[in-house]
Amino acid sequence: MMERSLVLIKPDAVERNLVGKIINMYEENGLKVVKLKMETISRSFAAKHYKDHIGKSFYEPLIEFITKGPLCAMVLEGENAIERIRKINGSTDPTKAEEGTIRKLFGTSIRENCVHASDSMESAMNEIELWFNNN
Ligand code: FUP
Repeated sequence: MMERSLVLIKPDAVERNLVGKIINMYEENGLKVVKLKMETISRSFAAKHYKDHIGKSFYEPLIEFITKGPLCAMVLEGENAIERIRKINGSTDPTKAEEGTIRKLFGTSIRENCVHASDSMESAMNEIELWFNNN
């Protein structure tokens, strides 16, 4: 099925000049960039994006990290895009991610893991609405 997913290239990856390499990995896999922007997000916006993690032990440092500098937000489109992108990204923890994945190649910790991607059709819908249709 044709799907769209919300992808973030997080501040750690932007800081290290990895935007081009990461987008290239998606494009090489046949995914199409259909929306794209750069932004330094506020704490209140970050809280909306990470609402499912409120109250967890890693929440506060996660919000600090995701708001610390510019990130790149995009919508990628393709057949089965949601699952394909999560495969390309790799496991949340870079030390457990498969060889060749973005997080294995570039991630430095479970928090500073370079990328985010929607994990279901429902979260993709909600996240695309939040990031691209709210103003
Ligand atoms: P993922 O879907 O792979 O991005 O992972 P989660 O939704 O489980 O977690 C979202 C973000 O929370 C991760 F990208 C990084 C952060 N996190 C931590 O900092 N520590 C943890 O133990 C788990 C997640």
